[in-house]
Amino acid sequence: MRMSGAEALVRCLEDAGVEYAFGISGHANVPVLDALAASSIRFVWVRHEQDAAHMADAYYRFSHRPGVVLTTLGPGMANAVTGVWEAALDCSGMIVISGDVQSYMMGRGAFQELSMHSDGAQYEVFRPFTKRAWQVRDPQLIPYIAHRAFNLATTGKPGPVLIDVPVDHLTAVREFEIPHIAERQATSMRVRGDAAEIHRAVELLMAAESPLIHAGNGTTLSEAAPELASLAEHLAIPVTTSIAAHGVFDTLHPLYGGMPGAVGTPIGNALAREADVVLALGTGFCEMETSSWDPDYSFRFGTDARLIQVDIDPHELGRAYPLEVGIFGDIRTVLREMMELAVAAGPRREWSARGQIRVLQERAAAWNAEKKQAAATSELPIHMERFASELVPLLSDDVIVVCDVGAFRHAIYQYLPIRRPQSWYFPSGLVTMGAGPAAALGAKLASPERPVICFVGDGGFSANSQAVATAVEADIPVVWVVVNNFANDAIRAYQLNHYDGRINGTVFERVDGSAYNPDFAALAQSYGAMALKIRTVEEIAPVMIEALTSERPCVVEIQAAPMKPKPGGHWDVNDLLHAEGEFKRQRDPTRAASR
Ligand SMILES: Cc1ncc(C[n+]2csc(CCOP(=O)(O)OP(=O)(O)O)c2C)c(N)n1
Ligand SMILES: [Mg+2]
Repeated sequence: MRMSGAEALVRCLEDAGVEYAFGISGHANVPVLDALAASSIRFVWVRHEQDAAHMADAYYRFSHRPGVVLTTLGPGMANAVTGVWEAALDCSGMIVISGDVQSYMMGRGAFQELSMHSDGAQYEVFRPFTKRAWQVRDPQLIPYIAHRAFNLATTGKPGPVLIDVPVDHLTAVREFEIPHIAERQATSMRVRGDAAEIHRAVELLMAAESPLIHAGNGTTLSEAAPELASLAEHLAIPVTTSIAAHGVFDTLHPLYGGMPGAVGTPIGNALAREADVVLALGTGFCEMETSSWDPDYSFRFGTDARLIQVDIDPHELGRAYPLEVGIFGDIRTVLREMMELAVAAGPRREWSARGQIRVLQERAAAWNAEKKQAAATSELPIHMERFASELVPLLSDDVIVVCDVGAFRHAIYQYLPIRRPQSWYFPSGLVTMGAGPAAALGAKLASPERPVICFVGDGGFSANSQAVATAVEADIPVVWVVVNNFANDAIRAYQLNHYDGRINGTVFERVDGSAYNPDFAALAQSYGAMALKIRTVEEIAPVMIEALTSERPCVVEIQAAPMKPKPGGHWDVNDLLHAEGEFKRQRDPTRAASR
């Protein structure tokens, strides 16, 4: 059929079942916008390309269907970098489409082109954080690149891909055949693990004294939550998760052990430290999750503990720690086979018969009591522990919690129960402050029937508040809670802890030292959203009920005290900063005294 390159591209997107494309216009993508207007795909324009990528990323996390981002060349692509990079590190399938310079002008100094090292090079900027970056060389190739792009973005470890199309290839009119994308994709990617190794893994787990299952994001991506729960319950094994995988195991389950690592919980770290056999599922064992790989705080592989690692990405196997058993395969499939072997080996184990679980439950009770005590304060500004605990009874089990980066997040993940998989968003790969406001919109579009609440700091909201405009324009009802503490509290804590309280660049104030922030509620109102404020403990419940039942985009600003999170693990950057602070204290003893 005769059509333009842009029309062919959009036909491919439709064929792949795409519902939304997120982005911003530019001269180089106008043909795509026009083709989208005539398609079944809704184009959601945003106010900053970073938002488009965070929306597409979250859309993937909650639907497991790839999000589509449309940018223009140059500044459009550059603005999208942070969001696409975040999606890459958190394994979200994504198709990024960008218009580019006319193919016949590349290298001649065309408008918005990048040709410092090679001609037409801007698509190469995306190389390090995409699974593949294509620059279309001929319009006829568009459909063939499109089906490969979907294949690559959604299989193995999912991630973003880029299709960069010179504008003349978008406008070119040709005879196109649109391949049916479903016919070009594997009918199953459920790779089975090696049977003998799975057998060995189950034997090791059953013989262990203190076994642990540590579930990472790959478990969520594989949609293996039911299989994870069945195996843990049958063998009576506690489960910890990475922060990305939060919720893949019900956080109110008696076998739930929290999170290990620097931003983890004391229980999670104790379980990791004491485990003799760990079944690790789809996790990268990154620095934050492992207390900088320090065996004194978290996992003790190579000395006291043995590791069984399962991953669909061979690159992850053995990357962080030496392996006892390394299984390349799909997590859900491997867990099902493990379960068959475990059931054949014996009946469901009594949880209470296992000392490790009795200890876990004692520790959980103590930890919950400690949290309750921390939340008992009515001090103003409001403590986030109190706020979060007041919120618990107001949230339904199907709520989606979007959590931005900042000190407040400790209160969010420690207090709010997450009871179902795909109910939690945290930008855990790149840890982008300001990802949350737009991610909440992608979450809502992926799951329109579920309530979505986003927690974001005053730093994060200031970085990307324009997502509220998009929510109003596109009628996407989410609630943002802006935690206003007039600071980048998470970073100020390092200055307080290691630099004798010398604060520089981490609090928001005018030159006269008075606290400053925009009036976030007025800002939200000017965007056309509903705006509410919380100043007292008594206001928490009524205001949050009003926000959650409003069915409108709603910003709730809460003035909050700085967090004093109890470190659950260890991060060696603290040692570095502390040593430097100590050196300066010794060199200048008046420094410590002046605090
Ligand atoms: C884009 C980006 N810039 C800087 C950082 C470093 N950073 C991590 S946490 C944080 C503070 C966040 O401040 P805020 O949103 O106000 O939350 P708070 O810590 O005050 O609760 C910063 C600046 C980051 N993660 N991302
Ligand atoms: Mg702050």
